Amino acid sequence: MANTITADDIREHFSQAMSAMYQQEVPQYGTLLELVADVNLAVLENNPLLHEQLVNADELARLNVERHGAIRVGTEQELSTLRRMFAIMGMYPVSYYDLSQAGVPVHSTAFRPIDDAALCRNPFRVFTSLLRLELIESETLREKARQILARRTIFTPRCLELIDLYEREGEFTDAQAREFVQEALETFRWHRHATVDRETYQALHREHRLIADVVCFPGCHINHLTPRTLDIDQVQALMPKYGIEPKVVIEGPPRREVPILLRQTSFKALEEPVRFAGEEQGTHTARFGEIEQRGVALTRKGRELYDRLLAGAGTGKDNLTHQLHLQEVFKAFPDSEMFLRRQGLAWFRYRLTPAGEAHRHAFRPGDDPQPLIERGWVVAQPIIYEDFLPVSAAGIFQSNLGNETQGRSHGNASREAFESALGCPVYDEFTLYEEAENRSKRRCGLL
Ligand code: OOG
Ligand code: NI
Repeated sequence: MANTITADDIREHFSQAMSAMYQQEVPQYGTLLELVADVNLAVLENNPLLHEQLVNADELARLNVERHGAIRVGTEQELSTLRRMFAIMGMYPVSYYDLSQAGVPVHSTAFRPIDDAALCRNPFRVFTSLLRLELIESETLREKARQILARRTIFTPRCLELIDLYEREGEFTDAQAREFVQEALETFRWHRHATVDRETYQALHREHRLIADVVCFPGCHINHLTPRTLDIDQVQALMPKYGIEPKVVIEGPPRREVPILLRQTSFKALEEPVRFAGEEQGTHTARFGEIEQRGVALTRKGRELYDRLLAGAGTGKDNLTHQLHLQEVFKAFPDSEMFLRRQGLAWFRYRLTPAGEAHRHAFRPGDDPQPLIERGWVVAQPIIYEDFLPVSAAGIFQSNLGNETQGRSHGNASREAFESALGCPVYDEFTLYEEAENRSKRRCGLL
């Protein structure tokens, strides 16, 4: 059929539509986008080498379209329908995150593209959390929440029809894709009308603010949308000048020569007017802003080192103290591409240079790339981390929840329950990065 449209196209349209909607809903998000664009431009101007590296690694083109969002859902049915919806956009569940360790009664995955070309075109990701009702202590409240959730449908009827149609046909026409994007967007829109009365809202809110957020509204409103910056320290420092109040510390690893994994910071959730059933007025705090800086993806060995160093580091009282302390602690983490590669701590994508092409016949599967890199025949580019960090995510959740949850550790990881709700296993992030590295080695004749 001539007028079919790809999953990549649909994801691109959808992420643009989502960004436009969120800019209207939360004007501070528009301000944050401007700030991030200004900082990124300045970084690239001052750093021609980084500019060139990003161009060579096909990273520059996606920088300005790159963002992630986050949503929270209440039922298995909602989660599995989201899986079907995101599959149409070429987004698949990667990794299982247990946030209950940090006192947040959810477990999560991230829907994202998984192949090289799709990631390069538009890596839109949605961090998706499922409320764990079983962690509500009061049985009456748990039952009440369950009943409220059972009554709602967070998808429009037409959206559900279109998902069925796509699964039957295996594709959309242009017009169907456009309609699907509009219908899908409705699920993530903010609703000022709560579905419950004030008393119910408050009872759920007292149990946990997040429970009220998930249970009391007719949809699973997007709660933040996060652009990618090339210099998060600079954005954090400039936020107050733009009238935005950042959270106290930047989450994740410290600033380094070779950035690893993911660093994140956010601004506080807004207090927004809502109307409860019975027309009573009130407020609800859920939606906020966040920015991220992404670095190289780590191997299992690298990740173990990261987790160990971070666990021993604690959290400083202000960002400067925290960052200085982290820099001390992370001296134990090699900070050059060569060491990261040689010690098997991070993933790389190998490419032949023109001189390398000319000598390709001399390469054998299993050859050590290092001497070839030194000769200028092969280049190794860091593979960017596309996923999330549970400790950071918990820090982001908590910066918006006050201190009410601290020290309240619940439950055990329940990956099987999550996957059964989702309707499929989640992809393993390490396998995906390893495959990407191996594909690149094979293209060079090194595997
Ligand atoms: C999700 C918080 C986690 C991230 O970037 O780690 C997150 C939420 O608040 O729903 O978005
Ligand atoms: Ni986020």
